[in-house]
Amino acid sequence: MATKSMATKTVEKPRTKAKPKVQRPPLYKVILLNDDFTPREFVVQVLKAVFRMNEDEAHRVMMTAHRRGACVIAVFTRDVAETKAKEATELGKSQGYPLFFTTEPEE
Ligand code: TYC
Repeated sequence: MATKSMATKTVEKPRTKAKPKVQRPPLYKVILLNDDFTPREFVVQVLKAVFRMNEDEAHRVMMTAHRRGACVIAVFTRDVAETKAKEATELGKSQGYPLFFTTEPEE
């Protein structure tokens, strides 16, 4: 049986650049809100536990929220942002504090 010779084989190259098939998921900010009751040290502990911050980072974020009313902590996919905000808010609630974390889509 004859096989097709190399000379007659055609290899077509796409004329246009292929579009990437993946898109980055939209990101959501987790925001810490200030309140008058939650102890500063407790806020620092929650930031370290839920957002894996070190003492310095957690202290800086806590003080920014304390002075300015709110502070963006980090951005995550929607699910992760909502879960972390809920977890952190629940930690405060479990100790009777009004500590609150919210989420908002990144522009
Ligand atoms: N304002 C609180 C206090 O003076 C401390 C605090 C800081 C609470 C940041 C919440 O997001 C917060 N005890």
